[in-house]
Amino acid sequence: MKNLLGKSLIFRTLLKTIKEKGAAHILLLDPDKRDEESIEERVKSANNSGVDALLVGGSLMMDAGCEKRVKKIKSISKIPVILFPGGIGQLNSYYDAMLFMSVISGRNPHYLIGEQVLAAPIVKDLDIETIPVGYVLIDGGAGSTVEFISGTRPLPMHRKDIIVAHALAGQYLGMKFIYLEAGSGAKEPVSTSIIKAVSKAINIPIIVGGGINTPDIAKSAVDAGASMVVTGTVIEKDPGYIKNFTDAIHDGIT
Ligand code: 1GP
Repeated sequence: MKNLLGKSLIFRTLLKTIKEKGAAHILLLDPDKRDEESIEERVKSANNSGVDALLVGGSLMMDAGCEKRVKKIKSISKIPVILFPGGIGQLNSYYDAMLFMSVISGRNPHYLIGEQVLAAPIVKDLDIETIPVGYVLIDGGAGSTVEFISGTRPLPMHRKDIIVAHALAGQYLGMKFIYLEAGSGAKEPVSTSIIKAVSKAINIPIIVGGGINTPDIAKSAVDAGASMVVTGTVIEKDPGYIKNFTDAIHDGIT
């Protein structure tokens, strides 16, 4: 009989991690040439620092080497490699799963459903596990790349009501996770009061990322209700710092 639920190995692994460790630490790697130098070093550090998964992707690629770099990441990584797609150009056969995302905070139909339609036949052909994610972009004060590329306005950080309504809509649409994103390099990460309000309103796991640049901020995100915390920029600057974040995130809730 046809498996109506499809593959969900990585999804289940993430849920198990959240259950056992309170929250997961997810490391973001941008497979772009601007990020190439220390990629290998960061994957090796992630392997040895208790990181739970790698998210690989970015809003803008400045050369054609994405696939080559993802292949390299996959060959070194001992943890799941999950695509965090900026567009269909980042699809290839080296991922264990992908976040099948819709930018639900925006009103640009291309990033709500257009890009997903273009990607779907390729995803099927590559047979990648898909994890439906409602992506909620919030203004972290740094004018993020995703804001420009997606052609969407981020939700204002102070509008808790609007953010909660988007997260709820994502849940009711069947998303498995809600990603609260302040944008890579955000000056202001998603506030704990927003995480708390969203966590109170929905009953699916919350991913939080953007501007999480100290272990204390990571821990407070977990204490407020985040199930997965994404770090990117801070680790690019200092891969040796990864374990401090992992420890803070795993210790957040016992
Ligand atoms: C971006 O949330 C991630 O999508 C990571 O952001 O680079 O600021 O850690 P940082």
